[in-house]
Amino acid sequence: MIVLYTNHASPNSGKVIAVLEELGLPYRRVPVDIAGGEQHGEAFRRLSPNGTVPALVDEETGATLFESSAILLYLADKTGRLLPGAPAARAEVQKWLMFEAANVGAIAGELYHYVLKADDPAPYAIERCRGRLADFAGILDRQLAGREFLCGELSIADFAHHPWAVMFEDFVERPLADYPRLADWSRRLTARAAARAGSSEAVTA
Ligand SMILES: N[C@@H](CCC(=O)N[C@@H](CS)C(=O)NCC(=O)O)C(=O)O
Repeated sequence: MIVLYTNHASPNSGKVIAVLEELGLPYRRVPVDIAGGEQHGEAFRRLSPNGTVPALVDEETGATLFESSAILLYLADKTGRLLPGAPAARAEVQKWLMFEAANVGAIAGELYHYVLKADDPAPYAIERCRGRLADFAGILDRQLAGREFLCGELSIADFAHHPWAVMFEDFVERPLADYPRLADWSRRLTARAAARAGSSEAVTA
């Protein structure tokens, strides 16, 4: 059985839930109380050294993983789905996956703290993050020209980016419709029950 350590308000966990659902893999959720600081405890840090959800243990193989992108790659490899095998096509998916991990998700995570968690207002940091996220939306919008999904076929890269598109208007305070291809793509993803299962994990973050 796959065990997913998750939190109900975590977009990064939502990506993994969406992919588990899309792949039809059985899994069990273990909630982690991140508001209460459980992620910093010794027991959880053994699974997730950076103290973040999601983390995943595959009891069948012994794989113990943190970082949502690493988890998505593992699930795709385990099933042979949502990630092409040929090197060039595989690298294309990995490229957009890493763009999410290094940029979109990272900046959205920081913005969440500056807007909702900081004791002092930080206008420069907030505007910087919102500007970066708007730039990223433009990049994704251009990538979607002539493509139904980010890399042509549906892949783990789509599921990695989708939670942030769902949250874009609340986070960036601009209409997603400013990026029509991204908005259409987001609707196509949301039409899938698996992506909705993941987003419902995320929308309250
Ligand atoms: N790059 C990481 C980010 C994970 C992350 O920041 N998770 C958040 C919830 S969405 C978390 O666990 N935060 C706990 C904390 O900041 O203490 C990933 O993709 O898994």
